[in-house]
Amino acid sequence: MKVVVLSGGVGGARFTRGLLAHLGPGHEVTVVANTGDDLWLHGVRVCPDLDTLMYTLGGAVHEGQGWGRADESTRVSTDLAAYGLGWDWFTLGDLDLATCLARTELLRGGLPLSAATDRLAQRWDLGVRLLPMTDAEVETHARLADGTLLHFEEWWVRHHATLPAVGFEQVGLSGSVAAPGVVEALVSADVVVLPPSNPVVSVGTILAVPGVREAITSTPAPVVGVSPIIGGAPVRGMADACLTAIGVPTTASAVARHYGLRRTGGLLDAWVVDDADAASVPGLREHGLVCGATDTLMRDVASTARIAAFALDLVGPVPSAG
Ligand code: FO1
Repeated sequence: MKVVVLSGGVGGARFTRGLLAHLGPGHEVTVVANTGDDLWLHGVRVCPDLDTLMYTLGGAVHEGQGWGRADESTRVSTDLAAYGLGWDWFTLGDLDLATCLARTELLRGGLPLSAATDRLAQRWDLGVRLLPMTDAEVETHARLADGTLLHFEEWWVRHHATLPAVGFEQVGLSGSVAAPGVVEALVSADVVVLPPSNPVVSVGTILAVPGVREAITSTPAPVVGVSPIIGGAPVRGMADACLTAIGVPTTASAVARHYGLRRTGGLLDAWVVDDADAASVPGLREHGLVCGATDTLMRDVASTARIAAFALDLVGPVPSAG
């Protein structure tokens, strides 16, 4: 079975890990990663969501944080701070720095981000094909109430999304195209999954890349999403601040309506909500959405595998292995 997942960082990476545990060998999983969080720091290219996916699926992630490397140290960033360089609110660990140095060396050698990502991924035996959403440098900025733009990472990490934002702007998006393999994977998929990533700045950013949304609305593959909102709140992170910024209520059904239903020009054929939001299922079904409720807390790989199985079951039997 060919599955394509559109993923941000922590939530999407954990979901994909469970999806792989559920599918077992013999399937083809492609992950299209958000690169809008990316930034230049100390002369290296930092790709938070690509690296969270690579570390999580490669078994090297700092499990407690959900991002960054296990057994990390911060000798370099501490010494850089002694030179007054870097930000006290954003720590690039030593092992993480190695990844970013490797990436930067490959980019400087002329490789596009997709090829550099392929090259880095070879070390980790990820079990998926990991694609950036585009090879272009696209960076998400939060548009604050006073009109200024702030890089997403500063808004998110330094200010914990507490500065009221009135929208998000992907700088560099207009000239971008989907990375090689993204559209092809989507149009030839057996299933497309929107995991419980941030629907605005992660999945939303991927969907904003020219050609991606069209590939999803035109693919014959069923599209199933998993709500990142449980009982009116995000499980982690600040997706509520992002939804509020674009005027979408922080509820499981509002996010489904935000993605839209395929039958009315949107993306979704099916939507998974948590048991806490089971009351919203009949209303969503009335709009023609296949909808189901289950325990969607990704406590560990086994529980996440069960959520992935539930989501795939909603869209019915699809071609078996291979
Ligand atoms: N998140 C934090 O909350 N604090 C940090 O200091 C931090 C550093 C960092 C360095 C590299 C990297 O790839 C990610 C890092 N993150 C940090 C996580 C990052 O903000 C998130 O993974 C995503 O950008 C949001 O999903």
